[in-house]
Amino acid sequence: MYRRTVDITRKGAIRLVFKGASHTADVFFDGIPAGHHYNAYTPFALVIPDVEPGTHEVAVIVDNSFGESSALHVPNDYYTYGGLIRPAAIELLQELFIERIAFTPIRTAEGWQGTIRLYIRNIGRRARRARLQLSLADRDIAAGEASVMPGETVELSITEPFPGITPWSASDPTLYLLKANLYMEGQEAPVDDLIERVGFRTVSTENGRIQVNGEDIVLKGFNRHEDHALAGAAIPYPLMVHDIELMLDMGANSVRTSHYPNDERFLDLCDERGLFVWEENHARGLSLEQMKHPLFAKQCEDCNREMVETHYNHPSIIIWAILNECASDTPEGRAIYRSQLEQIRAMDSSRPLSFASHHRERELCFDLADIVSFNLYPLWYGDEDPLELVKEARRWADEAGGLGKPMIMSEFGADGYYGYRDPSRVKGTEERHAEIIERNLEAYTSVPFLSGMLIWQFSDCKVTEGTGWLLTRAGTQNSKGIVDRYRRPKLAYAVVKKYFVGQLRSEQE
Ligand code: ADA
Repeated sequence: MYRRTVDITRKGAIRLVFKGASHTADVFFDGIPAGHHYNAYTPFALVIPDVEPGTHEVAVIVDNSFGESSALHVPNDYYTYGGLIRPAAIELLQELFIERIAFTPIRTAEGWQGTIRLYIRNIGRRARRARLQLSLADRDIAAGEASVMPGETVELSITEPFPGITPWSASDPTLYLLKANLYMEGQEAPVDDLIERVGFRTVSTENGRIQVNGEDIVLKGFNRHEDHALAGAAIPYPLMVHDIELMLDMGANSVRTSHYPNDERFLDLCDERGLFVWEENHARGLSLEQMKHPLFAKQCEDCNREMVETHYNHPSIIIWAILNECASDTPEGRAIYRSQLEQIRAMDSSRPLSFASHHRERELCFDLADIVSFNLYPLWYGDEDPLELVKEARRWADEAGGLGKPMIMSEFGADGYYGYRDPSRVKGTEERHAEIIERNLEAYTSVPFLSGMLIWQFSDCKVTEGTGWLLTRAGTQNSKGIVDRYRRPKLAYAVVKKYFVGQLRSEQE
């Protein structure tokens, strides 16, 4: 239980914002239940009306135990750390406030435009008239007025041209502040404001490739868990910066937030440094039986909504994905994949959708996604040659609904125990690890039909102590990191750098 006292100086509503409570939170205000939230990896907010001036107590009970009410946090190949793993905030509110802003850049033959959707909520007892004033890229924009009934949230939307802006790209990640002021009738000063940071860029999937601002890209990067030997999942900002520095040093241009939505500060850094992000909902390797858990649909739906709504404005996010390695090879699983992809598409049609599959030729859902993605571990879990396998994977995709769609190798890798070096090069040595990574990268950088290769994984991560297959995780960790849990580089580091930086150079030439 976390407790904190807060001094409120005037009567009114407050909003408590939690960016990540792992995994189930019960919030109390002055001892009275104020809200409940499930899932470590998505933010949530609670409004507490009519708070009297004075000293109050905010308390949160955070529970990371597995049990019947948890369909997504289960014993797994990563660790569900307990506690508040991301920041929390408190805001003083008036009757009307800006709940969120969603900015969608549009590229037309005449130049850049942006659609700005504003969500205004009335937490008072009377109908109120709201007026919105915006500024973005040196333009002041009157965004309109609306009446908002008590308890209601109203959406205002405008589309405006933004001539002369500099688009966001990997090589020049230009960002703009979108400032909104909310005015209420009868008051001179704004009753609320919100500043979002946005970028102008588009993502498309044409001719079997992925484009950013109309130009083909190839993702070269890592899968990354939010895990650090010193901090668990509560990674402090300087260590996030360090992770990004290491990825960029190796020549990566992308990161996959396996297997859940990430801390927004990490996404901010990706925006700033021009790293492309594949962000996915929270699920790893759930069987059909696990997907039939009575709470699975609701917990996924909440996670999808919170992920898309809270991370919508990050230009670095270019792919939304769902349900890593779940039962997409069954008809019942397919129905679930379909409905979750539809849910996300309805909230955001500006980004392509994918999911990472390990079902090979048995996959049933490639037709539902915009990008086909394979998790395959040649030379680790099997003896296949990576070049032959990637070509075969392209054939499986083409025959199973993925014809003409871009393809990503979303995972490949091998164990390498930090410091275990041995001329025998047996599995688990850093030498063998480096060799397997090299043979995979050699294959994937040589084929013309891949739009991405994401190494499993950036750093080693702790896993749930368990039985069964989890016992294959020596030291209770997944040791396929290119760096270990302290970010010390293994031999494979130089191999990755050779391929990723090498490819960057040849592209520039
Ligand atoms: C899977 C899974 C990862 C990790 C990996 C491995 O493909 O998506 O979370 O478990 O395999 O190390 O085997």
